[in-house]
Amino acid sequence: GRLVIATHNPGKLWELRQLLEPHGVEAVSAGELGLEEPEETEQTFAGNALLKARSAAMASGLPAFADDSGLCVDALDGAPGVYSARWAGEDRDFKAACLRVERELEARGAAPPYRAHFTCALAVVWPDGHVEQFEGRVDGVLVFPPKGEKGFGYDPIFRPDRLDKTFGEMMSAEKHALPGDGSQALSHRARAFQALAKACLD
Ligand code: ITT
Repeated sequence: GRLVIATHNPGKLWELRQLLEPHGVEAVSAGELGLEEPEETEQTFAGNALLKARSAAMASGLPAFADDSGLCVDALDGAPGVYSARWAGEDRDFKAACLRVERELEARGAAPPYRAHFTCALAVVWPDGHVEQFEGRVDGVLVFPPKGEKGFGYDPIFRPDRLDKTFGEMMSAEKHALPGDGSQALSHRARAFQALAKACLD
């Protein structure tokens, strides 16, 4: 059936479409439908994902799918966390946001390895109000200076554990691969999606 992806972030939209494609789901984005972007007023990823999916489902009358995600840095007490997009400012300058992460680590006198994780909360809301929520996480370290031009957001400063390159140096297929043997995917988004696919798409 048809589904709205309640995001205005092109990087996420692209990745979510890649993940949905094999399941034969026809996905239209909130941007394409001209839906308004609700203000993210919740303090948790799950809360914001639900808020975005609810808003899109109500406005469109279609099942809606939202992703709220971000980078949590241990030495910054979990910041930027739910403020990950906001650290990039109005003009979505993630080079500046990555620099801010580095500056704040310096300001606190933190020493490498800088432990961090990405979290992704997915929410699906059906027009009848039924809700399903899933979460995925990937742990790793931050590297400065940023490396790689691929991906989006904080990808160039995040290196997942047990790999020798950042998300910014990886092809999207590598970041999102869903192993056929049922083992765990790599990225936070792919991991959350694995849980969703198991519950809703099979
Ligand atoms: P929507 O709310 O419209 O979906 P957004 O960019 O505002 O778009 P969030 O509020 O969830 O989305 O912000 C999450 C931010 O965290 C996002 O802007 C990215 O910069 C960062 N982020 C999330 N997943 C990421 C990933 O896989 N790689 C790099 N950065 C990521």
